Amino acid sequence: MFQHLLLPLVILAISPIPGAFEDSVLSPAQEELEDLDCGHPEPSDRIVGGSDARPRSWPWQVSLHHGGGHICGGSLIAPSWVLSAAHCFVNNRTLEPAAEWSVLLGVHSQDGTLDGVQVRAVAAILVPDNYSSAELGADLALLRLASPASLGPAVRPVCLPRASHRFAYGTACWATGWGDVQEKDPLPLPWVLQEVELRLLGEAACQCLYSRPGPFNLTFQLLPGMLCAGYPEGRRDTCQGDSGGPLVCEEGGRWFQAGITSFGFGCGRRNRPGVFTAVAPYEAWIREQVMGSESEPVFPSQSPELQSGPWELKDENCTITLPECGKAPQPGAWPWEAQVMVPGSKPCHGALVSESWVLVPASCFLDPRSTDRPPRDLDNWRVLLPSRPRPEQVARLVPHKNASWDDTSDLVLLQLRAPVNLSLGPRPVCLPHPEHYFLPGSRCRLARWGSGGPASGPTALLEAELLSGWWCHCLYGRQGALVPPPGHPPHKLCPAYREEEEENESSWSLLCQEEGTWFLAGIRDFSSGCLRPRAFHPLQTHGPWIGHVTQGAYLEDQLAWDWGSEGEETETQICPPRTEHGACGLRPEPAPMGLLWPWMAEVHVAGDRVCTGILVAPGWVLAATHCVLRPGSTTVPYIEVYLGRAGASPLPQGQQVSRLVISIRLPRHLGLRPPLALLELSSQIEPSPSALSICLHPGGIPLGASCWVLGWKDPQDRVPVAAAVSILTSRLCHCLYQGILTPGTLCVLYAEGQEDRCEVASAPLLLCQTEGGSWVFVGIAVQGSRELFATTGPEEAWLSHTVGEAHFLPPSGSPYWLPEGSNLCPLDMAGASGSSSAVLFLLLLTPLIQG
Ligand code: 4AZ
Repeated sequence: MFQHLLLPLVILAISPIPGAFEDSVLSPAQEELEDLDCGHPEPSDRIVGGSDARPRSWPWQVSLHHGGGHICGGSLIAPSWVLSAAHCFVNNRTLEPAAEWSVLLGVHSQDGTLDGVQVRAVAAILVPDNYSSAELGADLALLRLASPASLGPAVRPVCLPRASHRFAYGTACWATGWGDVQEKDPLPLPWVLQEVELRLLGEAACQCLYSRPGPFNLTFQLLPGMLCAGYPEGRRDTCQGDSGGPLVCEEGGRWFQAGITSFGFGCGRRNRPGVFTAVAPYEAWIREQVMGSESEPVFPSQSPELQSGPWELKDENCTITLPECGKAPQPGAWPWEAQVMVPGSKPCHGALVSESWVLVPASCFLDPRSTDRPPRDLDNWRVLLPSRPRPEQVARLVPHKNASWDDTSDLVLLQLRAPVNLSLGPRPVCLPHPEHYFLPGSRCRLARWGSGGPASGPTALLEAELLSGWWCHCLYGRQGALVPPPGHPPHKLCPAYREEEEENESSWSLLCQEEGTWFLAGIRDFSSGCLRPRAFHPLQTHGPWIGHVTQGAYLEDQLAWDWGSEGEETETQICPPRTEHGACGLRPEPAPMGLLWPWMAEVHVAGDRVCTGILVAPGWVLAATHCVLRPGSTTVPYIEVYLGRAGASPLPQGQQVSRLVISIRLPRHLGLRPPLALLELSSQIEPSPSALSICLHPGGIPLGASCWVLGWKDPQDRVPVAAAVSILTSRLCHCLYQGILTPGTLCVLYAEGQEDRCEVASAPLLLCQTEGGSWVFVGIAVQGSRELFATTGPEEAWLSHTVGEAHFLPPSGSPYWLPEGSNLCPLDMAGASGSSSAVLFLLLLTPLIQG
């Protein structure tokens, strides 16, 4: 065991450190120095998850000031020498000038007059030549004070370990500092020095924890000269501002500095212990720097019996600590479900986020019209938690500072009078860190939130799947808005429900699952109004506030981080135009499960015919009249419409929706049978990446658009195929089909080799994509033709009158079907339809609307 451990340390003592001592041979001068006291706090009295230190309990702790404030910690190792971390002083590979720094010794609280505190200028900062960044090791620095500190009860040096010193894994040591008490949460006034007990972790165990990737696929290679201290379950740790400070361990009544606070991944996170620069391997480097100065640090020898273990087995398996939050016996049985009962008010639903704190919407208690109404008498408030025999009492109410006017911050935290035992029933839900990225397709559920809605409801049924960030952002976002990339908090979260949501005004919170653990991902966004799918405000932006107030909420790392190509894809995406009623014509890329055409509907007529249709609004599909009505028939046949299907390939159920057609609407046509019919659906279809309305464009084809005929290769498998086409000018089209065209009919020319792509009987669709990226519906093939399309043009007024929610993009280009100046056709054109040589000839003569 011992051998295993010793090996890397020996290598490290010889190779990376310039001038390393091969062994510690005491010089006479050194023996004398042993008499200089080190590592002894005054015998009288004596960070993340830490507590206030007592004055004089860590007399070697110093505060390093730059620009008038505390930046880093350090330790006094001799009257004129302070040990700290290199990364405190190196910026962009350059060492900051020593003159800009000052060292404060004997500080307890950094607030107020600093009575009795010694302040020293820094004469020199020394950093190992091989230092480049904290993650690459050698993160230590020596500061030579311009004048020596005067030693006393509040200012004393710590002992330094020799290279041969072994700190046994599992030893309880102490880290101290004035750093943040949680990530991005500074130590509050009066800035009293914090202490925290940390256990030394074995090298293999630490490496194993850091080898597990986190968000952004982060892993980290522990290097020689580093050591880890903390707990697999996190919660106690060093944090920003503690850097450079000491990690000290007591041995035989003296305190030795085992490590220098260097870095870590976040602070207090599970499986992410703090990383320290090990001091012992740098004995030689330290001695070399201080050699010849009038005061030198003390390296007392370690008593031999302490040099033997317990040592970690090199091949020890590390156990990843699982989250302590977000575990539900089954979906819908939420052990964090809290109900706040306030006399005279409806019960308010919220979530337990730690053993003492419940998160609930502020709107349950605060009047939105008054900005700073004090909380009512809390004595009569009660909180019901699952499996608790009695209701809990409430000690404190902390509203979010924007709770009264910003509904994205409609939150209050309620502190319980007594913490609940989390091993006996109630459990907290996990909360996301700000950089959390809920993957598209994440499995989510809704949970009751606030005071609306039924007292007991079908929460377990409301299963939802998270839509891609791009899609959600663009459905609600402005044209040209940049989609937040992964790692940046999204503006909204959109779930697509598996069962369709009931129409009620209840408010919900959104819970999403990662590796079996539930996160409170969002709270209901009422501002989205009638837009669908319902959007949720992401809770991740509130993580720091909740963490700050509760000092113990279960902020949890991302557990699923296989972002695939979706993450990259979102980075550069910009939103296409959005209409009054939400987005239209958006095609998520990459398409979910091969669903390239979310507007394309399968129209099943009376069980025998199947043809294409197109969703023009959540409750309306446009189809060819010849498909839905038999000549001479006056009755409405039984028609079913399916969306979210990609041919015969089975898709997850949640992607498919079907509706019955309850009426067929036809525009008035004088004596003629109109080519297009509107099918009214039995209920609206909630937008999702697999079922979304197409855009319409006044005047037909938008300027600069590229156009496609979309149909099925054959009627059996119904796999959609698209063929690129050009649109012939109206004049040319009329000349080719003289006398047989009804108004609004348009001709296409297939790109070479694409002519036979679509099955004619299915009534293929003509779609164009605008330069802005939106897809626009232009027409449906007239019966029996692949080249002629009946457009919406002449029926625009009827369409927008019948379907108020149809999305017309702003006009661009000139209307296609307006008569053109000349009715003259080139000679012999009549009857030339289908003749490709004639068409090509005309192509040369007539400008095309580009396809
Ligand atoms: C820092 O930024 C820092 N949890 C220091 C220590 C740790 C993380 C960050 C360890 O200085």
